[in-house]
Amino acid sequence: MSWSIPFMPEQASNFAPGVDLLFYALLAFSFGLGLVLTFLVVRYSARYRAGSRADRSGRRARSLRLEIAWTAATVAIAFGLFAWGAVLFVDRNKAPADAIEIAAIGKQWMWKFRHPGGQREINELHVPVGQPVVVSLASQDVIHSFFVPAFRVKQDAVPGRTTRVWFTATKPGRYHLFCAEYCGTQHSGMRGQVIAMQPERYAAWLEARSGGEPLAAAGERLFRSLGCSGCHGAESRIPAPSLEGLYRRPVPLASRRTVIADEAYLRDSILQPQKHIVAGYGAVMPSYDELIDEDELQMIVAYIKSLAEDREP
Ligand code: HEC
Ligand SMILES: [Cu+2]
Repeated sequence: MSWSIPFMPEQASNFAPGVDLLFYALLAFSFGLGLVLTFLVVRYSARYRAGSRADRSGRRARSLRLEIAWTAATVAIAFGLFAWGAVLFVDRNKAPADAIEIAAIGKQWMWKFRHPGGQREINELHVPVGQPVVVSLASQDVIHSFFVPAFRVKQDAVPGRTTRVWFTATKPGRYHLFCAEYCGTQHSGMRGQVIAMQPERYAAWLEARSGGEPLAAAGERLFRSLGCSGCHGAESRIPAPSLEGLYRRPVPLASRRTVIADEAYLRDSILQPQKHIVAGYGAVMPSYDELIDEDELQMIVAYIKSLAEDREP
């Protein structure tokens, strides 16, 4: 585009064309409707202006067919738009299983990223083109929002929760990254760049930055130093469930419910162990809420996930 005003950001992810098409369709629809209404307003103001000789007897003219037709048509349009949006929304929430997992933390006022190999970045995120990437988001303080306009993705990072967003970059380049949720004085300065690179260049970039401890390895170290292994380890005296293969497996609870051990479950198990008690075990696990920060939690969760890696599809 050679316009000087950038009306729309570039389309640089798998989602961009679909989201734009829906956006333009909604815009065209609203514009069309606006035209019809404007036309009617002008026409009736002219026809019924003071002193005109239009018929004002108030005769009732009803047409059942017309009423049914326009009601059905508007319902169909509204549900059509809903279904269209819903399909995009569901896609947006279903990350492919082979996606690269980036751990991200928002804090006043920066974005911190960590690649699976341990490479860390601040306010910059390098990703390969053509490969799905999941960013799992946490916040250390208040709500932030991870927003990459060129990818058409936006996702809140909420304290006390892990949220996820995924995309596949389709075009090499540097793209704006914003925080899209007002988060304090320097909110407007909380921005950065996503750098999409050809896969070979991304691999080289990772290689050059390697040497950092992989996330799961750092988690394993914490698992020992925080005493988790004292209970969950093989030679423990206290009966505690083994965490081997736990991730994504159904867990029967003492409350007789069964839950899937997803990221949110692991997180709750560590910060609020009383929330879900595993069937057959005592509620003896202490809460680690005050003892570890978001960074460390992500490492431990990565470690527990890695214990289930062989089972991954
Ligand atoms: C005092 C012993 C003890 C310590 C220390 C301990 N846990 Fe636990 N943990 C348990 C017991 C017992 C359960 C099962 C009862 C429950 O759900 O609370 C459990 C449950 C869990 C679960 C859910 C397991 C499942 O099968 O669903 C996870 C995950 C977990 N612990 C992680 C950790 C982590 C990580 C640490 C260290 C930061 C830790 N635990 C420290 C005793 C302990
Ligand atoms: Cu922010």
